[in-house]
Amino acid sequence: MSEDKKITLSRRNLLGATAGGVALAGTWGGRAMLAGGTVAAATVALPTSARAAAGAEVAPGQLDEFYGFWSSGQCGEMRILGIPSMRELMRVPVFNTCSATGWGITNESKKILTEGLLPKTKEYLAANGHEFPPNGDLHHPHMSFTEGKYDGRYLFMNDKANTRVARVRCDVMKCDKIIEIPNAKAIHGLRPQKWPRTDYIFCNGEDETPMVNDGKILDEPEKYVNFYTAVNADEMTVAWQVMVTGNLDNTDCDYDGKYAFSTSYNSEMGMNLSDMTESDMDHVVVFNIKEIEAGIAAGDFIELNGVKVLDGRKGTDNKYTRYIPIPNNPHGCNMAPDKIHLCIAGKLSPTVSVIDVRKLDAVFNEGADPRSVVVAEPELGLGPLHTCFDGMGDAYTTLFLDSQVVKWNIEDAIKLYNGEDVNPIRTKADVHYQPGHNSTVMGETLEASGKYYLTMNKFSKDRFLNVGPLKPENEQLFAIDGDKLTLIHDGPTFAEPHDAIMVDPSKLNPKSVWDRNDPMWADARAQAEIDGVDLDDWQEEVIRDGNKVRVYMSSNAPTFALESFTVQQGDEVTIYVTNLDDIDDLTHGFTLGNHGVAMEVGPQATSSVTFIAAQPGVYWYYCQWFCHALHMEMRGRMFVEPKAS
Ligand code: K7E
Ligand code: CUA
Ligand code: CA
Repeated sequence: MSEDKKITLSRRNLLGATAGGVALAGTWGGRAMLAGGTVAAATVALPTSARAAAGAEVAPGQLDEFYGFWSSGQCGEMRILGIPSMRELMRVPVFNTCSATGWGITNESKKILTEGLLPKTKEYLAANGHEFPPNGDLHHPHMSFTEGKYDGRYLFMNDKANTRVARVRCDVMKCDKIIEIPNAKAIHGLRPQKWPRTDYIFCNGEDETPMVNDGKILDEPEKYVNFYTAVNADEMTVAWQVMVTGNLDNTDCDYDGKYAFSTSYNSEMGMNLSDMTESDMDHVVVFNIKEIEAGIAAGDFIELNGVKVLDGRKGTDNKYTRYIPIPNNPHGCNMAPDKIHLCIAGKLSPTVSVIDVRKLDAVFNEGADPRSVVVAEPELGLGPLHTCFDGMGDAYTTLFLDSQVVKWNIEDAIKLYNGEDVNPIRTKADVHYQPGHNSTVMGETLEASGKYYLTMNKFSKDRFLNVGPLKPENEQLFAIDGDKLTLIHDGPTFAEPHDAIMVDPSKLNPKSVWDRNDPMWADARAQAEIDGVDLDDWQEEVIRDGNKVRVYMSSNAPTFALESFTVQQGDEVTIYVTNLDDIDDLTHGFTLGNHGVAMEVGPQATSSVTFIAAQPGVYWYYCQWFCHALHMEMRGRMFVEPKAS
């Protein structure tokens, strides 16, 4: 590749480095300018807006202060937003398929989408014409930790719909692993271990089924169980599972590496609404990680579908679990960054139950009262769902039924519980409408900050122009100033973000250009070596191997190395496109007409796709990423010769 293609200075860097002057800085100075604190004010165009008044104005061309990593619920993707502008910066396909990037079309993505599926699942899917689940329901994206702080390596997330867990690499913001969890059904709550580092991803199974779900047991709920899963985060394999009583909803873990926790709204093991809400008390399951590891080492498990499963069911009264009674169909499970207080949102109970994790050792002793770990249970309002923290002793809990957020003080809630006459509630703010999850900046880490408060509301109702019977959800961002919450963003979002984290940019440093030796296309590289093709240099090779044809073409704006190639009807064709451009923001694509073939090829990346050339004729391929003034001309022809009869 020619040296002149190796331009590494981005437009932003270039201007930042050369401008210096006030005129350019006003438009392009971005974060450097904000850090200075003085120039920023000059760029605030509308000082009368709430956003500007809160110091949260992000002018055109300015960078945001924080990353937001967003779930998208039943859309199945992860989204990246800028905070506080709430601009959507990127969509990262994970459990969905993506027309733009070719996720679910390229060989690289198909491998990730299929390799972690269980054999039985592949059979269900094949019977329905699928290679991998065509949908997903992504609720909980969370970053890997080292010693209680985000470490910028990975993001992990669940798929409730198809019982999967995925990992996104933070260096390129692409998914690199997806596994289906055996035995469990419907992975819902998910959290990475916080301490000493993320060795495990803790995953809740929400749906109860027979332990061996092979059709021999059907409508006998008394024989159903549920599974708590620890995934090995480095290997993306299942480390162990614990069988539990009741279902599992949300999960979190402590800052000591000792305990993990799950809420259950169905301790009753009910199979319908009235049974699931029958009891006033459900529970939180406490998992004793060290004892579980010791149990595995001692062989105290059964092996089920290749997984080591320990018995932590209620009544076994063993050392692996404890069941703490909690009112009433609890939902959110959030560990405070004070390292002490776990907050369980009561949902049908107007309370949040506060557990002091320092008291958990004692509760594992024989005969201990499991409720002795509850140190506060303030009544906060109707329908508490999730809690987040500002790192200064205050908590924010969403109130679904009240359509409010309540800010409250943990220490005052403890005093109230101990009989003192104090009101823990600091303030309430209306949100629009029916909030579910909420977040503060870095709020689930030891670096929690009370700068912004995000609420993810399940209903937008009348808040936007009517778009038909399906309405968007509504997300609201508030600036926090003491006990004052100022609304600075109110905007629709498509189905249906559940959870989000807000992360300081110092925690990660994504690449702008791929490394040529990235493992993402290791299979393509191995095949190219067999075919004697140098994948790092100009390529215009067509290799026939029986009825398999492998086409290697590099791309350099605005051309593909091959302006045409010829195959025969019925051939299985694999196209490898390598983008030799080495410049920021110079993505090419490859779309083949009428074949359902499209893929993103990022700078210095290789992507590949395989299809059958089923019909003779001339088929144009084109670059679908606008890359150059002559992008339209970046195209070529595939000739498919009729099968000789
Ligand atoms: Cu985390 Cu929506 Cu899956 Cu609560 S869940 S809202
Ligand atoms: Cu290359 Cu458009
Ligand atoms: Ca219940």
